[in-house]
Amino acid sequence: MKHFIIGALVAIALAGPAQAQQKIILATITSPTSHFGIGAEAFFDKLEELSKGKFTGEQAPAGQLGGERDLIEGLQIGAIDMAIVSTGPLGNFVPDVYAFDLPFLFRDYDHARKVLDGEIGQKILKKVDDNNLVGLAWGENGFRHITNSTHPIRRPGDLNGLKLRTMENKVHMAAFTGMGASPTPMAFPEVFSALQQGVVDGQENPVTVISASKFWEVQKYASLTGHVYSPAIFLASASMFADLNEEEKGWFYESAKAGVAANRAEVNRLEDAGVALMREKGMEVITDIDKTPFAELAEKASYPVYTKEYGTETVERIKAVH
Ligand code: EAX
Repeated sequence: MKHFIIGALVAIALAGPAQAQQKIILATITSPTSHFGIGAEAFFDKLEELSKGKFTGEQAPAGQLGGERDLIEGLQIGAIDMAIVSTGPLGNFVPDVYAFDLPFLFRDYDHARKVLDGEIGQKILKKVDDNNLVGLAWGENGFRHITNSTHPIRRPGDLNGLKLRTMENKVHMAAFTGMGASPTPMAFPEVFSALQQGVVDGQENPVTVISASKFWEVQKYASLTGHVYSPAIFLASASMFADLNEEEKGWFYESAKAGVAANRAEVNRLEDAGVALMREKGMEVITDIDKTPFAELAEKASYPVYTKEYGTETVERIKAVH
């Protein structure tokens, strides 16, 4: 990767004979130039600067090392150094995270970022650390929208019987069952071929992922439902992190902040540019959607899945953030 080659030359020049250089492998399931890839590169730049070349980085993008659940498990056993993943499967490891996956909970990006960067988000980020993982920072995937290959979706009735791929997330699956679809949980690397072969009719993802994955090649319709805000997270393996001294750990946290800033800036850019690209590539993008009927069905079906186990306090506190 661009980053590794330049980094290595700079690192050798600056590090001198004593300092051994360490290359951090960071895995994602999206392309190296996606909103996650851009976040990874910004992370590497900052880490290399702070460490004066001691640490460099290289991406393992596009699901090379598996789906997001595989990446999380790989981090837990120390097989992978770092990953940037959505919170989709993370709730299976850190149930508190399910609160962030509730449909129509976050009003907009400003609300979501305030919650994740504030006391509620930081408290849950610390809970990630109890699972052989290190949560460095909350990043961002984006507000999720529905794509499909059969017909425009404007109201919940249009979802009836639609085979829709979802993440491996019980809250999302309950929400889509409630809205009338037939949810099929599936790891992301399998999604493009499943759409191509008609195993599923549709899927749901932010504009960032739809455009990075070129879903217009296998999906005709996109409906900007914005039904779920999808956070992402910069994760490190606990075993790799344990080998760092306190100063080095600080570099990783500082670099993750720089990575998140670049990742969120790309999400902002694609909110408009991505929709234009989807239309340019031939997708029919439906924007005049009344979200209320979707929200009523999704909330009725999915909120009890969360609140019966974890209560309503966190949900009410998230809603109260302004
Ligand atoms: O993290 O699995 C998904 O739909 C995720 O949004 C995607 O992998 C980006």
